[in-house]
This record gives sequence, structure tokens and C-alpha cells, in this order.
Amino acid sequence: MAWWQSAVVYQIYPRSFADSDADGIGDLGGIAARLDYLAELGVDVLWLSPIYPSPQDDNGYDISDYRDIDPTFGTLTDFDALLAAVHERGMKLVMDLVVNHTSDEHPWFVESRSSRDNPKRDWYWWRDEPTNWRSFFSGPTWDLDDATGQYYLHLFSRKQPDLNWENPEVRQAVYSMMRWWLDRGVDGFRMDVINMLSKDPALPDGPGGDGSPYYLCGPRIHEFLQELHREVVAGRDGQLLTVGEMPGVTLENAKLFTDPARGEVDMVFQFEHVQLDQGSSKWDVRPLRLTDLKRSFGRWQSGLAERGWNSLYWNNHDQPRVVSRFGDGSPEAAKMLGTVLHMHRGTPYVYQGEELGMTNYPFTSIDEIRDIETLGHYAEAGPASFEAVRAMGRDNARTPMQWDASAHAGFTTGTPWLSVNPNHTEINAEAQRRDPDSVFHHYRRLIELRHDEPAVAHGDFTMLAPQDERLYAFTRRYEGTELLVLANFSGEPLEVDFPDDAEPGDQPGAPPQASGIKLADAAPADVAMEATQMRRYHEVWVEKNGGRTLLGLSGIPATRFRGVVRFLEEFAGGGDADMARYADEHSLSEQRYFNLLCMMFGHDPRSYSWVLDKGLLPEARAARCQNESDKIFKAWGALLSPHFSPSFRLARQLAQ
Ligand code: TEU
Repeated sequence: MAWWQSAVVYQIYPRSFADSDADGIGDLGGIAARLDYLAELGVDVLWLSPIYPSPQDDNGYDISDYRDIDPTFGTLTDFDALLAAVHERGMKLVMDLVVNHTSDEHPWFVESRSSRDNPKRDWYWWRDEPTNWRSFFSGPTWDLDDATGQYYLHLFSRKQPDLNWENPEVRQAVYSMMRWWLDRGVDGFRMDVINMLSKDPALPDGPGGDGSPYYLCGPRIHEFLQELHREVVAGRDGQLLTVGEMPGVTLENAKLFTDPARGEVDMVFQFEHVQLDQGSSKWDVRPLRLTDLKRSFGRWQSGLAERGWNSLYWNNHDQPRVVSRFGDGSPEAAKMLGTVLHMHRGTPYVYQGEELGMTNYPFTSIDEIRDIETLGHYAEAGPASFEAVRAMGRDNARTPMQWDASAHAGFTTGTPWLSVNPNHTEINAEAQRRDPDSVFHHYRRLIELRHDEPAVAHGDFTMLAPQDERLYAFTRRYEGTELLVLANFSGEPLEVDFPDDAEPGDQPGAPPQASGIKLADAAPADVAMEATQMRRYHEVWVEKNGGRTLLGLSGIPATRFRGVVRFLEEFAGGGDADMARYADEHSLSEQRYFNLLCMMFGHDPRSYSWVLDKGLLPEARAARCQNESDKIFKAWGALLSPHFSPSFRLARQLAQ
């Protein structure tokens, strides 16, 4: 099993993460200052969106020098220091590789456009006549260069001319640059629109201006990616992570791209699930049907079960915030969406702020928008498109990270390049790190679970209730362990039926019977489970050696299931249940009580025995004697936290 199959990646959008020099734009110094936060979250890999010199026409995805750092973000020395600090904390760092196109200010293009017989003319696509292809950023994909009287191709902005990968010199120049970064200690690449490198050299017109049939997964794409792997990645195998961003990639092609035997990429970003709430374009917004989402995830889970590997993401710098898009913007919805994604088979990607439940921005005017794609669309579609811009615009993902409740959310002491979401006073890292029940700590627990429970990384996937438009339910099975994930996508309480005589859906993906959920196997005798009320939450059950434990919200022994669930609902529902009173009423033994508290604090279920080993019982008992629940929590938190955060794994190492 490759290391990245049980890893979690955190995407940083440097412009919006943290600003250390008060120019209102994030930078490497800001990232370095926040590494302990990321270590506490427990992520394994940091992916940085582009930080190379760039005119910033597309916020860095237009690179003018591949072997340096844009002064806005810092210097190569700053970069080396950041990389060392990341490695010191046991994390890895992946760079963004943008080689389908360069900036038009890159020396390669400056040379190429200088004359028709310049040696680098063929490094780009020049034609006397353009095709009818439309750009991703609206308008044509060809621009006329007056000086040489020819058109050059740019699938994105006119300041992002496409490189001609048919030219082996281009490919070798890219491979040399990639090796340069790897020799510097970088741990891999996220590869931008990497399935667009191979174009049909005939460059035929496309149906209705859609040129994608001639540049998405083109004729030589597998050859190019295998050559790249041979020239750059081979020999460093096992240490690196490569993920290819592939708009429009099919499952069949993804199997080829991610089959380790073919030596192309480790995983791909496919777009199927982020286009389910769209009609003819991303601006033609439609309501999401949960059955469509489940069908898509189910297909990719079973499709790459034997060969290849999935990436898992809801958010990135190109997508609106999922909690606003597929949820109601609430912390509960954020946790539910996090649980659903992280319990699938694949490598999860957390986009900055997702772990806090950051939402879309309440844009009121196009003047607040900075994104070239959105502005291009608005220029064509006009004011009538503003509602779609608000819902789907990329700037929703790019508002500054919300570190605290202060003026600019602790992102900068200057003026942020993009406004901070006013809800940062409620939604911010500082408050959530203190609150064990926060979205932050829920994401931290999900990441812990992936590190500690092999079934999460490696278990077979079985979708349940695929026809249900409110419930997302599935199981993961691995060596006698079964996870049951139940998630309620509707805003209303949901009745979930647990028929006692459930028979397992034998084959992964096998459709369950007509109604109700088919659980793996009948519940142990002492946990008679009838219908259970699901609030807008989610539950993860672990079936291990005949015992069944509710996880996710908390790990609680099965024996007191119904009582505990009622308690959970009460508690999670914010009722002022008095812990101690509850423990007495339900004669929870000291061990069960401590374990309950531990789970509440999202700590390892073995911590009671840990408390014993560490001789901390006296303090723990003392903590228990204080009868107001908040006091108990604070006391318990104070008792445990020094030993368990910032990251359980670290603590585990410490404890050994
Ligand atoms: O995105 C490619 C891509 O697919 C996006 O254009 C996407 O379809 C769109 O934004 C969805 O709204 C990559 C980068 O992630 C993006 O930021 C760049 O703008 C683009 O390539 C060009 O480099």
C-alpha cells in the first residue's frame, strides 16, 4: 500500500492563507507561521497553489519563471526554510505544476512570439487561421499576434499561451524543471489541467465551439505522462505524490492514468461530482439530487476498487464552498459533508477553511469580484448572471482564511486583496481550536480515524440506499472490521430503519433491498435497534469482532447504545444535560464514564487505560467531582489536552 493511500492532503491558496508583511496578500512567511495549526489538524501533505513569479493574470496559474518564487510570496530562501519546517513536523509539501501553458511574459513565449523563425516558435501553437474553440475564460482560444501576423492558442486567458507538447524540447525543459524542484526536497506535484497537454495536431473546429474533443485526453496523453514519469518520478518512487487535475476525464481513462503498473500518475482530480448541480455550464445552476451524487461516488468507488486510486474532494480554489453549495452553511452540515467524504476510499483533500466550515461570501456587486473566469463570464452574460456568479464564482473559495474574530480575521494587518467574510467573527480557527465540538476538531478526528483505523483507508466500499434522496449511507469493510456511515443530507430529522434480520449486501456496490437499510449483519443481542432518530447529523458505526461501536461523533461501547444515542442527541442538541447526573442515572461505570468523556474530547478510546498508566486517575476523579458539566469538560480537557493534541499521532509517539 502506498503511503498516500492513508494520507490526507491540505490545499493552501497562498494569496489567501496568511499574510506576514501586511501587504494584504498571503505569503510563505504566513504559511510558516501557521504550520503548528496544520500539524494539530493532523494533515500529512501540504499542496501549495502556484507561488512562482507571475503577472497574476490568473492568480499565479500564469507562470513567467518556473525556478523562482514571486516576490509577493517571498524568496527561494524563504521557500527552503518553509520546506524544512514542514518536513520537521513530519509533513510533506507538494508544488503546483502548471505546464499546459505559461504566462505570455515567460521568456519562452517572449522568444517564441518574437519572430516566425525563432527557435522557440514551435514551443507554442501558432496558426494562420484560428479554430472556433471557446476559452474556459469566455471568448475565443486564439489571439492574433500583430507582430508576426499569426494566431496563438490559449485554452485559458490570452496571457496563458498553451505550450506545444508535441515538441520534445518543451517536454525536456519541463522535466528538467521538475527534477530541479524535487532535488530541492519537494515531495511531489499537483499537475494543472494535465490531461490537456496532448492536442489533435490537426486542430479541427469543435461542435458549437467546443474544442474539448481535440484537447481533453488527446492522442498522446498517456505517452507523455509515461515519459514524464520515467524522466522525473521513476527512481523516486514511493516517496512522491503526483495528482493530475483532469477536467472531463472518464472513469475508464482514470483507470489507465492511475494504474500503478502503467507509471503515469498516482491519482486524478475528476470533476463529475462538482458538475451535478449544473446544466449546460457551471453558471446554469441546478439543485443537487443526492441520488446523482451517490451514483457518481458509487461508480468511482467501485470503478477504481481493483486498479487505480481515487482522490476525494469537495472544495478547492476553483469551486464554491461545499457547505453552502450542498449544505445549509451550518457547522453540522460541514461535519456531515466532511464525514461522508473522508469515509470514502481514496485520498482526501482538505481545502483551506473547509476544516472550519467556511462558507461562500455574500457578494452584492460584481465590483467585489477579482476572478478572471467569473469576470469573463459576467462580461458576456451581463447583470442577469449575478445570482449564478454569487453561487458558483471561484472567489467564494478565495476569501482570506479566517484565523480569528479580529478586523481582517487575523489574515493581515494591511488591507486584504479580497474582502474577509463578515461571518469570521463566528467562524474562525482561534475559537474552534478551543471548542472540542467544533468543525475543526471533527476534521481532526476524521483524519485521526484514517490514520488509526485501516478500514478507512483500505476497506471495500458498499453504497446503501442509493435511491434515497435524503440519506447517504455506505459501508466499508476490511479484515473483520466494518464501518457503517449514515449521513442525513436533508435539513429535517430522518427516520432510519434498522431491520433486525438484515443480510449483508454481499457484493460491493450490490443494491440493497427495497426499503430500509441493510446492515452488515444482525446487531448483537443486547443492542436491540429499532428505528433511530437522525438529526442533521451523521453517524459512523464500527463493527469489530461482533461488537458495534458508534464512532465519528464519539466512540461509545455498544452496550448502552440507545441510552447513549438519546444522550448524544440531547447533548449534541445543546440540551444542558448534566454529565455527572446522566452518568449516575445510567450507572455508567467509571471506565465508561471516562471513555465517554474521552470521546467527547475526540481522544483515543484507550485513554482511560492511558489515564491509569500515567497515574492520572486522582486528577481525573477530582475532575469528575465537579458537578457542572462545563466545569467537568474544562477540567477533563485541561487534564487530557497536554497529552493528546496537537495530533494524536504525535501524542502516540510521545506516549510510547
Ligand atoms: O483549473 C482548470 C479547470 O478545470 C478550471 O478552469 C475549472 O474548470 C473551472 O475553474 C471551474 O470553475 C486549473 C486551475 O485549477 C485553475 O485555477 C486555473 O485557472 C486553470 O487550471 C488554468 O491554469
